[in-house]
Amino acid sequence: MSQTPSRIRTILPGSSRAALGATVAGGVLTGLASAPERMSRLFRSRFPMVAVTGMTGVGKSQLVDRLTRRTSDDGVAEVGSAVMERRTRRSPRLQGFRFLVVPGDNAATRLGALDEVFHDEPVDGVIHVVANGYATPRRAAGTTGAASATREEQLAAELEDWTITSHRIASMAVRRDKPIWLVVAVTKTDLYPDDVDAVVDYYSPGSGSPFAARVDALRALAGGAKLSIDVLPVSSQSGDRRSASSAKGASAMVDALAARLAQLSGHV
Ligand SMILES: Nc1nc2c(ncn2[C@@H]2O[C@H](COP(=O)(O)OP(=O)(O)O)[C@@H](O)[C@H]2O)c(=O)[nH]1
Ligand SMILES: [Mg+2]
Repeated sequence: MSQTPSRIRTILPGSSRAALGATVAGGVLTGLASAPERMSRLFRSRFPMVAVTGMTGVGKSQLVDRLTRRTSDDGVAEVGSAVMERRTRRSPRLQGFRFLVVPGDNAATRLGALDEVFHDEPVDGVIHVVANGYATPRRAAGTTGAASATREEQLAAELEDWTITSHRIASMAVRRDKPIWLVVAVTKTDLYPDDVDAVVDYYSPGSGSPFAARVDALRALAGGAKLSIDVLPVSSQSGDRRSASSAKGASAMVDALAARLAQLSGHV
């Protein structure tokens, strides 16, 4: 796990970092001119907005909990993620983020949420969460008994979800001048520790997998100069079932993801 950062795949458009950095610097000057009590609110509203997408049960809420260190005060966690969850990562100075977790399962609310983050109030970046077919199946409302789905079915569902989401990202990108970034967060790596490299490859541009084909199509549509794409392994599971060193590995991966988000947003 110690060589985690070397697994990070980055395809940089070159100019995006500088452009986003300039936006954040503008925020500092505006903020300093305001009354102190308004400053933190203003700073927060200028935190980069990040959409968190991915199918239900893939681990979006838990990953954002880790990224925000569970200090959120303005988000309401909804079981089954039927509504958009809003969380804020607060950090010194301007280095925070606002995360909008798009519901993965309810068709009507999901479409509205996708409109909101990719059209009405377009985000600065996207974390698309995938889990190598290990999304936790959820029962349909009103049914009883354990839900079940094979890994193959879950991988197919991830692909279908990514097809929809990648189209939305592409149409946002072509409408805007501003560069945007995408991080594919490959989570639940604690469930397949020996396959992480191969799995990251599966989700990476140019690898020839069905998922990668859609990533390549997105890059072609959006234009390489406008969209940077990273693929990062991560795990939100720091708990009981695993050893202390694995918990440390999970934290290191979440930290690496947070560090990359900060870079992409011009925080560093
Ligand atoms: N093993 C493992 N389980 C995870 C991980 N992240 C989330 N989960 C579990 O997967 C399930 C779905 O997670 P959740 O965050 O609610 O998914 P969401 O529907 O995408 O918001 C929950 O039972 C989590 O405990 C992870 O990194 N590893
Ligand atoms: Mg959720």
